[in-house]
Amino acid sequence: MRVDIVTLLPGIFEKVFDESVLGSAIRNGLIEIVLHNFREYGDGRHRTVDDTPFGGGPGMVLKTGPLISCLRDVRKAAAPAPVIGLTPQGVPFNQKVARQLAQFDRIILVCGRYEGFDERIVSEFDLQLSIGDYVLTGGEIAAMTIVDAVSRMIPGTVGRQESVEQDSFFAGLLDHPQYTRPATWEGKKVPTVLLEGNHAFIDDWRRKYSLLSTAVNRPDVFRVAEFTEKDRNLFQQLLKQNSETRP
Ligand code: 6GU
Repeated sequence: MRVDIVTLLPGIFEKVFDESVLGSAIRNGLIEIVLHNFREYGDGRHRTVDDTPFGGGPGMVLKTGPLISCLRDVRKAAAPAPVIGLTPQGVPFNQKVARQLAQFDRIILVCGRYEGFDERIVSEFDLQLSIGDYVLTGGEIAAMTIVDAVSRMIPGTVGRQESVEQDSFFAGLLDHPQYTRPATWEGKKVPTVLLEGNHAFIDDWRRKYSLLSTAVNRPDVFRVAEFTEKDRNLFQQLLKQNSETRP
């Protein structure tokens, strides 16, 4: 998969894309990242890419001319690809969107800065994505997030694809708690079932606390999850445990 990133800050991607799992996927040719600085298309001696908003108000707006000239050259540089604008106004990015984007041979990500894009740029996007309900100073960290999550969905990038298929959101539940040595730390003990080596009990314990964690932390995810008969029994046990220990 080829990912083109249109940005004013190409330098901040280097460390993220050179190291770890993403770095080896790039070196193995599974992913190709091409960075484009649209400052090079800016107006005049200062390569201006932004201007004050019509109608007044704070901040600066990205001008149509330079960014669109850059985008036209980027489009022409390789096979047709969806152009995705990164803005807080976008469609929420999630595991399902990551899986869908991983089906493309090429995507183009456009990072904004300042108060946003001139609306005539926005109408050139095929899709807008947001990574959450908060405002970032630019789209670059969102682009890194999206490239990381999408690349994990491409076979061969992470060790075993089965592990991806058992991911938290793929399977519909959050992960269970984990512990490592020491078994007692400052008086806090690891649940004994995890120390006793009965794997059927351990699997039940883990499933139970996956259910609990999802119900408590993400009721929105819990509501749409699919449960087995066993899950229902484990959850009943939890509720019973809780009512017995309540003062
Ligand atoms: Cl994609 N961009 C910016 N600037 N802020 C965001 C975002 C994107 N997603 C959430 N907040």
